[in-house]
Amino acid sequence: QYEEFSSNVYSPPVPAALAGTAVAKDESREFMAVFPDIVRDLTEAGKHTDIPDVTKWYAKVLQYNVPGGKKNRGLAVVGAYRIFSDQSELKSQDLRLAHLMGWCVEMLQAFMLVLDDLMDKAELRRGRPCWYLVNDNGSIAINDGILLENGLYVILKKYFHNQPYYLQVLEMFRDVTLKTSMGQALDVLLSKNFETTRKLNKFTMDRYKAIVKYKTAYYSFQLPVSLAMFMAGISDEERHRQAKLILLEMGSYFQIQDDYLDCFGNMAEIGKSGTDIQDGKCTWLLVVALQRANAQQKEKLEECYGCNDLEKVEIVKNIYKEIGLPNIYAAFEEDTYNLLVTRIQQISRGLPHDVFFKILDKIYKRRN
Ligand code: DMA
Ligand code: MG
Ligand code: MG
Ligand code: MG
Repeated sequence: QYEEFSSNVYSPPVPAALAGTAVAKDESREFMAVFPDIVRDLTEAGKHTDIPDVTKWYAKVLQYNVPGGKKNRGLAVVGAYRIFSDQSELKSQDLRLAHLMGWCVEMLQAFMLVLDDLMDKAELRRGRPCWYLVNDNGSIAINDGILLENGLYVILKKYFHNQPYYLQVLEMFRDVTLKTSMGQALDVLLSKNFETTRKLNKFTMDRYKAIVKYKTAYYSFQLPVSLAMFMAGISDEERHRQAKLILLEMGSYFQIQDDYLDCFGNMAEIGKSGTDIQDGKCTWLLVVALQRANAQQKEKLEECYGCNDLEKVEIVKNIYKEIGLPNIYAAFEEDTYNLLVTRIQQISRGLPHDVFFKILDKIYKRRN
């Protein structure tokens, strides 16, 4: 379905070009090798020895929820740090710190996902039942989210408290966590509003852009790269501003992909089952559909969107197909890629473009 949009003026890289290479596999393996240390530091470091039941539980929470994903965000910290710092001077100690920092981002991600799945009434995550559904965990998952979040600050303190950038990193995590939860609030408020009014008029592109910037782009894209910059001693505002600008755009693109895959992706590849239509979410698909739908299609959407009813979900999906969303998405994906390439090439002031290209190529035409 993508062919008719492929342009003949440039040839895009093989989708997710770096994901399967030997180098990427090594990087992933090295990263994974540090995870047991994180679990040990949080559960066996001679702290809270009077409550062994809890530390055992904590280890379970960490193991189930932190390491099972693509680890894009954690690996982005390490990848960016490698590029930002002088390769010839890269000591194994520095690399270890980058790995630990990467796991802190992955713990933030795990915290967000555990609660997101509860709020979204999701069933699957990373090909397994969502944590709140495991052994009837239910609302204890809320507390587990708090355990996951606060663990990252324990790790930060243990390994980074003497670093000159410690305070900047702390503030960055706090700030980005707040922004993400604000994005989640906007996301949920909007679908709640639809639930009560059954009016689609609040699902606009402007609203959509705000949601995805807050709920996804800051923590998934700006955070990992900014952390790597702080670690590499880059702290001037101008370079952070330039990086943030392009990274937030990549983050929006990433969430648009997430929305597309929620509806049209392959469950075996994405490891989760779609919930956006049932949940009445403000997604890219819905917003674009509303821009193009005729009166009859709009009426149908108003009737069938946001219902936990598989027949109605199918009706919504069929309207999406009638409108041609898969082709519109394919064209959008290519245009966005080209635009981002141009924007990266325009970055000046001593920021290596490879950092951004590496991230972009990893997500371009992703299927999971
Ligand atoms: C993603 O929203 C945002 C956060 C903060 C997890 P989402 O509910 O679309 O994510 P997913 O599709 O992974 O459940
Ligand atoms: Mg979700
Ligand atoms: Mg959500
Ligand atoms: Mg989603």
